[in-house]
Amino acid sequence: MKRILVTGALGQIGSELVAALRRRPGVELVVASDIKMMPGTASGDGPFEYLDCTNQRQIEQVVRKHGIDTIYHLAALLSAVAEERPQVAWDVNLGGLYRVLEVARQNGCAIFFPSSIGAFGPGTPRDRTPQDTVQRPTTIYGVTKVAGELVCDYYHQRFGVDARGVRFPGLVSHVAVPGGGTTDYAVEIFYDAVRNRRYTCFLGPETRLDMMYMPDSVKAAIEVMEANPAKLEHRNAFNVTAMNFTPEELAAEIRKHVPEFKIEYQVDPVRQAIADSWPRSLDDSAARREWGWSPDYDLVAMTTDMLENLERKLRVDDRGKLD
Ligand code: NAD
Ligand code: AKB
Repeated sequence: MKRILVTGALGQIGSELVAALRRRPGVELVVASDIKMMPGTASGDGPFEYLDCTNQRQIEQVVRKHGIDTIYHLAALLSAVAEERPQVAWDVNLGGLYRVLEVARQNGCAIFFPSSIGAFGPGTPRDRTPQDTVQRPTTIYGVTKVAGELVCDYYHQRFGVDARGVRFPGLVSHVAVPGGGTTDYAVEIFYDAVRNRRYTCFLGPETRLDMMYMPDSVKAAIEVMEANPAKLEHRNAFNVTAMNFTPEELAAEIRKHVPEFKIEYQVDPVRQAIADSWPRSLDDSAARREWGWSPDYDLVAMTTDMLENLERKLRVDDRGKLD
């Protein structure tokens, strides 16, 4: 039976991954951890520890206290926030990963590390970006992701640490709001469509990026960790994707449900430059071949589900002032 620690558990992914792991057969314990404190309302869901991933002793104590054998290491600064504070991003994104890997090495833990489309740069082929290709990102976020992929491979080859991961595209979800990335527009647009029937987008209308709905992201994280290691040629940093759209195309899909919805553009040059340096689409055939990756949600299914869930959530939030 697995005993799992999740770092950065109160973020966009962790808010849904922890609950999914707690329901998973073969999982005995899931300890959520973060440098934010767990809201009182959620404290009954399972164990929570305050844990700063840049503090190796704290990680070690939590791993030993709970007999952890698997770490989902989600704590990080996302691309736009990282660009505002590159020194902190280096410490948290790479320093944190290194410390988690060291604790994993000393305590025999497996580790999941989420890389990103941000691990690619302007020199990478932008359409159907291959699994193995040029990686020369121009953001600090991307630099930490490429280095993170490499150090995970190193810890596997050198020390036998079972370090696995995927390269996520932009993630869309309705449980937690995104943490300061370049693809956040694809979540904000749904909130504003429900609340105001209009959205001002910080990326230009034709900015094409790969995206994924959170239930598929959670599925990818769990399935890559449960995959038969004998079938994995790559093990780490698998390209995964589910759909592909521009802000204009997403707005058109939302308009099928909210006909009066309007989108305007006020381009943020920093986030636009980041998006323009990333792939327009990924080739995820290695993940499909090696561990059977296959997403459940396309743009049509995701849009329907997001709007249904947000209509419900924002009605409750506006009444209960929980938002
Ligand atoms: P998020 O920003 O929503 O959450 C990150 C969490 O980490 C936050 O709750 C934050 O409090 C915590 N954190 C920050 N510094 C910490 C520290 N020093 N110690 C412990 N916790 C700390 O991020 P997310 O969207 O959930 O992303 C999780 C991981 O997945 C990150 O590595 C991110 O790069 C990667 N990823 C996310 C996306 C996406 O679209 N959300 C896409 C690709 C990759
Ligand atoms: C970001 O925009 O920073 C993230 C990512 C794609 O890694 N959503």
